[in-house]
Amino acid sequence: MSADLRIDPSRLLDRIRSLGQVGALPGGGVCRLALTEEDRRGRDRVRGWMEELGLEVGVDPLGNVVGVWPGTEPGPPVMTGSHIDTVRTGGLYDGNLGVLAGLEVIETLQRAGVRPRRSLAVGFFTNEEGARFAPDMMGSLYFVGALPLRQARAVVGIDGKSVGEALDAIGYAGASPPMAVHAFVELHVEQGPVLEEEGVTIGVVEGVQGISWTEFTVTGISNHAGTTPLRLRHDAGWVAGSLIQYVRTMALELGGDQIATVGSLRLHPDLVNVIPNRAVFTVDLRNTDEAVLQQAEARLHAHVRALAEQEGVTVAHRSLARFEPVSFEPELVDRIEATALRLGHTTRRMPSGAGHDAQMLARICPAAMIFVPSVRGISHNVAEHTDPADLEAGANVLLQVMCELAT
Ligand code: HGY
Ligand code: MN
Ligand code: MN
Repeated sequence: MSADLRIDPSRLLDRIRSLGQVGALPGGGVCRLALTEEDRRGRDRVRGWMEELGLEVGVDPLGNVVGVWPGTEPGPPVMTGSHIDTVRTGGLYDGNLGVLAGLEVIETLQRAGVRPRRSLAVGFFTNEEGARFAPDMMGSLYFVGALPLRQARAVVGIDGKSVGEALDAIGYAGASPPMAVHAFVELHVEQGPVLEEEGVTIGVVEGVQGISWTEFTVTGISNHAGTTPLRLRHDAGWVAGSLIQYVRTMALELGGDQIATVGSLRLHPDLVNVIPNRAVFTVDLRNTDEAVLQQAEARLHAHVRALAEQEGVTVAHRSLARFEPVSFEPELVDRIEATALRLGHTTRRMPSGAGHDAQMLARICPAAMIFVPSVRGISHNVAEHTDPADLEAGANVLLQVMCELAT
């Protein structure tokens, strides 16, 4: 019976568009940085939909929100979900699709009068993006018991507020106890170019690459831009620029899957005629191969030390996030692939370039992911788009996989 069930694509799209109105940017896209007022409004909207579906909604101490639809038998739920916080220039689908497709799966079953044996759960995790407060996947890391609450609440964000302050301010510090999960399947847009380039509809995600985020603070000596000879400069801005150049060169030399990004750079005093005495910037290194990722980190730090010596500056650094590559549960990966093929979709096995909550859930239960194509491979950009037919395909694969796991 449930093998023939299909989601209602217009209902899913309506929710995606409705949630996209919260924190909507003029000209398109969304900004709902974690634990901001916009995030609160988005949380309230999704929680309202959970309550309309009659789910048992719980909020845990770090603001993770989970709605549970009890099955005919007691026991840990088959869970899906993702995140609804976004980067500053977010799209409609990153994270949001996985949460709203979870609601759609449950509503489809409810309307068909199908009650699975196992409970179903759909959740959204706090601060998956890590853009305001590092690390990313903070909420799901706490959810699986790998991050102490006190440590998480003490994290200070890019605007000087702590997680605890921001969480309390939006009223989402709950009291739900930790929960067991039978299995976790996350639907997400690929956020990269592979599926579209190959004309494939369903990405069968085998794992997530390693992530290394570091913040560097270069301290030099501010001086007059017009009177200071080059030989006398201790130019924090020049050192930062040189390191930005270096990380790209290093990634190209390492080859393979190595990538490197400097996404944030702040100079002080940030004036046209003052040699900067401080530069603060972030380096995001990723690789599917942990050994090469460690090599990249070691080479970067060695280069920083040499450059600091040469330029007479000091460079401090602190890790913002560090997660080793994760492999998903092979049986679950196989099940996703078989289900997508049964539904008549093209598939392709692949790693995830982006971090996801599923990589944290994998620490406590079998976990895996379903990708659908991103148009022009674009994400973390207001132009992020996925064709409705692909959204529908992904949500139907999610429906069928969850039905199989829950019955
Ligand atoms: O950075 C990431 O990979 C994810 O978007 N948090
Ligand atoms: Mn995401
Ligand atoms: Mn993201």
